[in-house]
Amino acid sequence: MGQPVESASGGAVQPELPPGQRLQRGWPVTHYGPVPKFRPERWEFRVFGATADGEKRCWTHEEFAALPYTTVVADLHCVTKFSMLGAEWGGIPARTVLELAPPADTVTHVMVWAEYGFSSNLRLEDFADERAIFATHKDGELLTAEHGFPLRLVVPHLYAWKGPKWVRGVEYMTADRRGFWEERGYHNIGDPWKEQRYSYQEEPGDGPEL
Ligand SMILES: Nc1nc2c(c(=O)[nH]1)N[C@H]1C(S)=C(S)[C@@H](COP(=O)(O)O)O[C@H]1N2
Ligand SMILES: [Mo]
Repeated sequence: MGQPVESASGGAVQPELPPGQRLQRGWPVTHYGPVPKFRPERWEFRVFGATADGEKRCWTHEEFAALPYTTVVADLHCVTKFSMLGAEWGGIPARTVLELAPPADTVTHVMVWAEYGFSSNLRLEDFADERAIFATHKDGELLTAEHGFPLRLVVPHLYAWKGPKWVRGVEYMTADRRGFWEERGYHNIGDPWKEQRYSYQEEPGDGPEL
C-alpha cells in the first residue's frame, strides 16, 4: 500500500505514490537479460559469506518451499517510474533466512544473488525488515517464469530492482559492495520515498566509492 497521507482537499486518508511515480495497469515485465529455465534438481538456495558459525547453508527447492509461508501486501515501485499497488506476495520472510542461518555480528550488508550473476546489495536492516519476503506467489498464484519463478525477493520499502527475480542465495557481508544495478548508475540505497534513483544523488555514507 502507498503510505497514507492527509489529502489537501479535506483530510481523507488516501494512498499516495512515491514522488515521480505513476500508476501502472497490469503487471509489466522488467528485467535485464533472458528468463532462466527452472531446473529443480539443480536449484539450491545458499547462504554464504560471514555466517555466525562460518558454515554455509543450502536448501533444495523442496526444503526451501516447505519453510513457513506468510503473505505481505505491498507495492512494487520500478525506478523507470511505474508502480503497481497492493499486490499480495506469498512466501518466506527474509527474517526466516536470518533466523535459520544467522549472520555474524560483524555483518552490515547482504548481497542477494540471482541466476546469471544478477545481484543486489542491501543494508542488513533493509533485508531484515519485517515486510521483506522471498516470494513464491503473487495474489495466491505461483509466480510465472518472467516474474521470477520459483523465487524472487520483494523489499516493499525500496525500489523494485532491490528485489532480484530468480533469486538463488544471500551473501553476508562485513562491508558494503555494489550489486548489478548499483554498479551501473542506480542509487546504492534506493528509497523511493526519498526518490533515491541514481548514484549521482548519493550523499557521503550512502554507498561505497564509485
Ligand atoms: N534477476 C533480476 N531480477 C530483477 C531485475 C533484473 O534485471 N534481474 N530487475 C528488477 C527491476 S528493475 C524491477 S522493476 C523488477 C520488475 O519485476 P517484474 O518484472 O515482476 O515487474 O524486477 C527486479 N528484479
Ligand atoms: Mo525496475
